Amino acid sequence: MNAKSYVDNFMNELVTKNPGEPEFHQAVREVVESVADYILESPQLMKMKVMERIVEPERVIMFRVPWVNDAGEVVINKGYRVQMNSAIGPYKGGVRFHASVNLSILKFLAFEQTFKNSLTTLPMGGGKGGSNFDPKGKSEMEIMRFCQSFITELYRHIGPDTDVPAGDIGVGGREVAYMFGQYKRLSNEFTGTFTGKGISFGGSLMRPEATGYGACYFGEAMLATRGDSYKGKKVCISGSGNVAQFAAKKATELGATVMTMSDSNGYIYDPDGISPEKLQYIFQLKNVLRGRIREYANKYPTAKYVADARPWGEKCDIAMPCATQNELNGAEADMLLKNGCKCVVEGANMPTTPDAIAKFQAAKILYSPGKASNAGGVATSGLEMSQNSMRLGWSAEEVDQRLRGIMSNIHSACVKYGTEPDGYINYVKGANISGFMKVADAMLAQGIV
Ligand code: NDP
Ligand code: 2IT
Repeated sequence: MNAKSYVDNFMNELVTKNPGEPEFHQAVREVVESVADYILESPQLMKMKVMERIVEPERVIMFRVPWVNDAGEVVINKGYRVQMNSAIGPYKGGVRFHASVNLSILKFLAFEQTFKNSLTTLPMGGGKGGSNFDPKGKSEMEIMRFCQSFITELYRHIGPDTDVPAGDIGVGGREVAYMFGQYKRLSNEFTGTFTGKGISFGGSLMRPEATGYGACYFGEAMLATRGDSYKGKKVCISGSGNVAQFAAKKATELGATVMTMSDSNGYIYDPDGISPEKLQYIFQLKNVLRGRIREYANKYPTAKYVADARPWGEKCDIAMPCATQNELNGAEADMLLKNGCKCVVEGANMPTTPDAIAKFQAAKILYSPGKASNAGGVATSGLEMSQNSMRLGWSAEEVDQRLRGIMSNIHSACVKYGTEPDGYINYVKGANISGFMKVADAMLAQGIV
């Protein structure tokens, strides 16, 4: 069997078994394409059906989340936790609160998480959870009551050595704190069951910064392979949440100028660049006032706001998609390439569509998949788990040093397994093969489980 027919057969079966899950199919196809040759060369992997087992979640928990809104009405949301793979450690991954959340999206995220967590070299399996609850416009008390109801069911399925949730879209420090509080109350134990906690109750310094900073450290390593850096570059960032904010901060510190940020309603473009002072305003706007990015253009009138659009038509050297999945398509990839973009660093999970990835790779520009370049967030969650187990807290400098080391090692692994005969580094292949090998090895050793 050649690689193409292996992939075709595998995907046909997967789609038949998991109908109506397009995001999950997309994430699996990318990995299977990368590792097909490796699997075909290993009779053990074939015989023990390791890939067939990896795509089947070990457990999926789906539950009702009933709560009462400020108007006194009963509201019912869906709750999920996908416990994908525990071959190399307890399930680990974020919780997403967004109206679009469904099983396909959480299975794709949990699947990606399994390989990402393996890449960090820390002992963490893969998981992801969430709800179709939309936090936008909800009061503080509504958010708290929702988080409490979500955990009232989920608490029996998680634990410091079982499954350790964290943040993702719509879930930041505030929501993690409410979930942790309810978990602690129900379990009657103070443990490190969540990461992304507040510093006063076991959180790690640098966890809020880690995903965005880590993406920039990874981008620096990519650019260094071509004797280049962030210095003097124009950067287009999408999103204006946790990942986007700290990617913007670090890119600026590294000497780049950030031109754009966005949210689901549109983007802002600042011809003078988003200075540290302006970025401070965005932190305030998004994290405290919980406002919309369009307000930036009211405060700084030289900037433009473009409604219902994404920033990829603007000229830049480096693009950092940091909002959500499939937010950069083939037509937008063409625009970026035409405008001279040389490097795409994913902060979000699966933000680039497969046809856009193919275009970047055909043009031989630097392109890294999220599971490599956004792994700094979960890696620092792993460091938070270590600190909790030791009942110690490291300094920001110490955590940052470890984060830099982990991102550098992930980059080296991508180079090792992804360099093609002509010298082009295929980061997709490198990340997928390297992430897969460790999980597959552990699964083979542990038997048919
Ligand atoms: P936040 O909720 O803090 O921010 C999300 C941002 O993306 C907001 O600006 C939001 O805009 C925008 N966004 C969300 N959904 C959509 C959509 N459907 N279309 C357009 N814009 C959208 O989340 P994070 O910053 O934590 O997460 C961003 C990405 O990074 C996600 O893909 C997440 O999975 C990934 N990630 C996060 C990590 C973390 O540690 N937090 C770690 C690794 C990856 P709006 O306000 O309008 O919703
Ligand atoms: O996608 C991700 O890696 C995250 N949302 C972070 C997960 C975590 O456990 O810190």
